[in-house]
Amino acid sequence: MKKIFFTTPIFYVNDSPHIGHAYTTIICDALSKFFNLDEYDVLFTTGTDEHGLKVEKAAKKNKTDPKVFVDKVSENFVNLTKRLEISNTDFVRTTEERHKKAARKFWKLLEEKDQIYLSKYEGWYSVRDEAFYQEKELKKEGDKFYTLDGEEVQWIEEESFFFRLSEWGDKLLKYFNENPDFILPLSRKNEVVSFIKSGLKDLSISRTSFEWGIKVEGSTNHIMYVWIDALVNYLTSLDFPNTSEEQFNYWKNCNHIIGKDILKFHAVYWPAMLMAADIPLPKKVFAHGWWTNEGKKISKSVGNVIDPNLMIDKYGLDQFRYFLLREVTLGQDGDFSEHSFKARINSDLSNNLGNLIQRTLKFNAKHFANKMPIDIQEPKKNDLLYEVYNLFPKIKVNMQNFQINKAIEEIFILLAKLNKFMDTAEPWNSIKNNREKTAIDLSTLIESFRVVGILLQPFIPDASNNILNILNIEKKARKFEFLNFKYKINKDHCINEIEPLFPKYD
Ligand code: ME8
Repeated sequence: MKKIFFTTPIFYVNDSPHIGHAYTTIICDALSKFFNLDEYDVLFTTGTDEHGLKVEKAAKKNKTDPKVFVDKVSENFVNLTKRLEISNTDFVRTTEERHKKAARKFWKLLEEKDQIYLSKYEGWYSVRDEAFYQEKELKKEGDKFYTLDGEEVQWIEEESFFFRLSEWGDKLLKYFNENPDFILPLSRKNEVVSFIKSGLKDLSISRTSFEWGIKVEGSTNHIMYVWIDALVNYLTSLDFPNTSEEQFNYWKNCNHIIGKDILKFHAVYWPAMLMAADIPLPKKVFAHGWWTNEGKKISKSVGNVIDPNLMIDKYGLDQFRYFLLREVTLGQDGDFSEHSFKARINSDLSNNLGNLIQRTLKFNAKHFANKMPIDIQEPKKNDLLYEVYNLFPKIKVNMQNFQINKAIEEIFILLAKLNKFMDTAEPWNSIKNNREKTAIDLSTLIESFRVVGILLQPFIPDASNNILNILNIEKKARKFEFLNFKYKINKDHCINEIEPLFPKYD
């Protein structure tokens, strides 16, 4: 079986999960489910980033021991993956022993390749971003310095180990040239290229002024910089340093899905460190865009954080997933508002999808005893069913290119055509004098619902499961290989009672 691997960032446990964390996780889940249905062997990891100053400060603020604190908050993230019905195959916590072992080994490899040296760091640091900044990347107001999005940075001076990042600029640029799809979307790749061309400095990779981190072996007072620690999580889940050849096959097809905020870490530091450690690079880094709430940056201090749990309570899981996946092109920013949320789910899910299935199956129940009326004929080029069966290859290309919203759009364009077909066929009229035609039309629609139900599984898993249950399609016949005429619903196949699929919201 072909292997593929998807990763979300591991999230900081300084605070509760919000819509942004849910977004990346849902994207990876949709991709994982899609490739799984397409007979890939899929690994999908997520997790929590539990060390560093930011988390230590949050624990102090809560007057809690850091370990007790991270255990508690990490559980909120685990619970969110459950609530979102995420299909992750692993959940990595950086406080786990297996991870500490992997991070130490990774450090050792860099050391053995003479990529680490001891010196002193003097410069600006943002605790929020857990990131070092050069002065040219900051703005000055009064005697204080801020990141471009307004976070105050602090000056730090301390002994530190450094990674020889400055040696890797040209090699990175060469790699990006030879692998033009390594960083996507292309606009993000261009950002990375100009960042590298502006000159890379060696990277400070240890801290001595606090203790909440993985101890550097052989040193009494250094802990690893939280980003080195965190990036290694992607290897932890492959049992690094004991990764088998088979596990490396996942790695070669590994796709890091991240937000655009952490592109530099994944597209510059991480590949440089992997090259330095002589470990092959993952396949891709895809940076998605940023969600705002009614045009405003989402932040706790503004008080406009969107809690995914509350959204799911109010509107349902599939509705939440659908909106996030459908509303924006992956890679672009999105704005959340309840108005656009309701408009989107009413028009697409309630009307276009739910209502069509409901009225068709109710009519079929009344006039054809809730059974498949006839055996449909193999469709010809211009038939609607021909288009139905040919949707999958198009969607597959979209998904391979991470165009999730486009893939969903294709399905809903088809649903609009099916609605039109129903309206033109007017079964409520034809049943009076042409029962045979009505039977053909209804059977065409019902078979199309089977295909649509199978195709929608990665995006709205609960509703598609419902649709396929109503159509009485066996669980083992729901993979993409069943998306053709050969597996059509046969005459007299019993259909179950239809239940309302999607409520409408005012
Ligand atoms: O950066 N819109 O963790 P983090 C879209 N621990 N996505 C958003 C978002 C928003 N408004 N807010 C957050 C870290 N995200 C590190 C990562 S990985 C080795 C270490 C998502 O908790 C998005 O995926 O700050 C972003 O990259 C991530 O959460 C940042 O999560």
